[in-house]
Amino acid sequence: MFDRLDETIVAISSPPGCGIRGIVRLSGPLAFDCAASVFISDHGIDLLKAGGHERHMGRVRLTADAWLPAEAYTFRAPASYTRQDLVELHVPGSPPVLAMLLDQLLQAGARPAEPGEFTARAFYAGAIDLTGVEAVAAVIHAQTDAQLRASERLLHGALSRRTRGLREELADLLALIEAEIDFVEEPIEFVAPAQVLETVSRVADQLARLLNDSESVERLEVLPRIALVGLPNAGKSTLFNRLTGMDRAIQSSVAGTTRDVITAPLTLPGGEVIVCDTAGFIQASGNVHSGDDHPQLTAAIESITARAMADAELILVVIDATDAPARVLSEISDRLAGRRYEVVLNKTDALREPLPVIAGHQPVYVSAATGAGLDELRVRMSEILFKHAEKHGSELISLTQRHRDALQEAREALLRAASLFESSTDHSVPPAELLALEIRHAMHALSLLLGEVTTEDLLGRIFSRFCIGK
Ligand SMILES: Nc1nc2c(ncn2[C@@H]2O[C@H](COP(=O)(O)OP(=O)(O)OP(=O)(O)O)[C@@H](O)[C@H]2O)c(=O)[nH]1
Ligand SMILES: [Mg+2]
Repeated sequence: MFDRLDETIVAISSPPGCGIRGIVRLSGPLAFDCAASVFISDHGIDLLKAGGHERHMGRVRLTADAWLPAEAYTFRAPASYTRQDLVELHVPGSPPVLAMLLDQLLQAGARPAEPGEFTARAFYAGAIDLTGVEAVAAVIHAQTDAQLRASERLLHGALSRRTRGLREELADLLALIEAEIDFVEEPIEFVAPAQVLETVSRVADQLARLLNDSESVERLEVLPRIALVGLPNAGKSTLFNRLTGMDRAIQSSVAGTTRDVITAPLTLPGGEVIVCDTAGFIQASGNVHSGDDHPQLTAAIESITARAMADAELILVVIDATDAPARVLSEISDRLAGRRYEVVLNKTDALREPLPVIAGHQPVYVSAATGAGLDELRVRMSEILFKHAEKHGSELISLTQRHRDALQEAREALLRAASLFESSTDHSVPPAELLALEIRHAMHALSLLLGEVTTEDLLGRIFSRFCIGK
């Protein structure tokens, strides 16, 4: 699919839409010729003679008489991302400008790049392995800090480093076992059976650990949600804005200001979450809205709150500390039945009497207005949601299903190899051929993972996650 390496490819590689800077990227034998056909240096430098890792200021020609300021970044093979001659033209990021420039370059002899084709060239040239390719895709698709960090660890080779080391150990072992097979008649022992069992079991354990220490990309894409609920005017929106550092939610002294669910990401000590501000419980008895003129609207808003609560892993019940909090909690407790929630007593800055206590609860005392108590609230949320987070912390690597399947397949082959020792009833050494078969199977799974053995189908699936220009 990406085998036409002698063709020069071109694509817009900046994000779609308007931006300060737009980038058009060329790779291949004619990259410099194509770029030189549209680019004029301000300093009279011939782009065809430019070296690698240079930046040239100048202009690009869009039509016969329309020129725009531009910069050309030049990279000479093999010191480029694709290991080929590569030029990037940086121009003002307007979609029509980029489209016209692309058109000029196509006329000059380049062809449009397919999605992921620049990275495919890097892969074919041996610049990155397959897990690196997938990491580029994961970095492109990362939507949150947590995903980005995990993908970057993948990109920096954490997975290939660990699997490559394990495969080497298996290769060494396999060589010894094969020597046993080849020299079966000789009275030499190349490898002690105990050592075979030890290595096979240890590598299987390490594969299990790798699987445990990883976070699946799919799971990272779903962040835990925290819903803020409570009576009108409790200060939910003020708390939401203060926690997330965003002025997204309208906060006002008019009860019932928030009508819809507003969400924003929040980084806690153990990881990232999505916080949701809601309208809360507007039908609770005794509150100003119980005689609402619009019962249908009230019911609709309440059902939105209920849905936000259903999606949330943790609910923060925000209660005005100055307003009989124990009674308020008992009034709304039926709506919290069966849910994991924490009580947050807000507006402590306005309290004249001592902090109110609620029997059977350990509320977090905060003031959304001054920010008091918010650190404690963050820690409390983190403890509840990320109990296990510190265990792997920064070691997490984001793995795709393909990685997990390959690691699992290798591990199972090794477990089968280990079980050959158990099933040999008379404690005799299991046949070397069978051991070699399973070890080869495990090595093959790891090679597939690293992309040393590839199939067109596999490459197609991986590169289909890319956008054009990457
Ligand atoms: N003194 C004090 N006032 C606060 C605090 N937090 C919020 N308020 C005030 O309480 C009022 C209601 O705040 P909001 O954040 O809009 O409350 P809400 O729970 O989102 O209200 P609705 O969206 O109407 O349900 C506003 O006048 C805020 O300024 C606080 O910690 N201390
Ligand atoms: Mg609000």
